[in-house]
Amino acid sequence: MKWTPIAAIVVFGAMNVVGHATFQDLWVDGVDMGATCARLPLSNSPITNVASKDIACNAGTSPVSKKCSVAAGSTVTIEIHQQPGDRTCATEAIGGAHYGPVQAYLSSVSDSSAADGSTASWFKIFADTWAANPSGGSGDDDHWGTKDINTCCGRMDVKIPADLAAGDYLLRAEALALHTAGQSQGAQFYVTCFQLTVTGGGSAKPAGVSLPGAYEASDPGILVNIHAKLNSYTAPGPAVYAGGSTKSAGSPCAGCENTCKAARRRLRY
Ligand SMILES: [Cu+2]
Repeated sequence: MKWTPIAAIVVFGAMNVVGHATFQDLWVDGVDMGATCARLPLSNSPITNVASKDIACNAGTSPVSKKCSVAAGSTVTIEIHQQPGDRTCATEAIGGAHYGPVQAYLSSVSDSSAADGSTASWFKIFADTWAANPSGGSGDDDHWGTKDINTCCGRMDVKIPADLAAGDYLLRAEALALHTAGQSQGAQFYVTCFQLTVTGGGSAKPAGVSLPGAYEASDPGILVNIHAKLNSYTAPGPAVYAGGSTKSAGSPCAGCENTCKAARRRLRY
């Protein structure tokens, strides 16, 4: 079943629904920064209105004081879990058959501890989207970014382009759950913005898109029935910037092979 925000308020009060999730933590070149530079979402409820300003950095979030310093060309790891502070691999990072792509964007801002993101120009630096299951079946049986992030204990590596101009950036991590996306506004976006200062690098200032603006409720990557067989899938938003990175859905975890053993459950919410 699909939880509406109203139902979640009535039933749970604190609005932390099982299965739903928030990107909470960031690693920089393998060093755990925890949530220090994260604009933590107020709940793990998804954003479902792509025309809302909440699609940028989640609902009701505020800047925090700390920025994470990241050298251009290095790797950060975004980390998502269902509940605040629960970083174990014992539970799925995002649960309840919430299948879909995982993507990340950057936007150049004058001060990442102040910018609200509303005028930001977002360029995509990472995508792990979809691949057909060679054994066949429906979209539920296929490979997805969110399956990969579950397999990898909630963590996914994202390369910071080496040619970026130094300065402050907002990093926007996005997981998109498509299990109820056969109806308009059924797709569930789980997003968190992290505050970065990028050092070194070059002079590139990649062109971006606006959020809200770049996504339409009718986009084929947003309005889609994944319970049928899929012959292709195109994630929403622009192409990944040339200096960014991709992970092919279903490929092994990078860097956390010894710890990435999430529980496998197949429930729907
Ligand atoms: Cu859900």
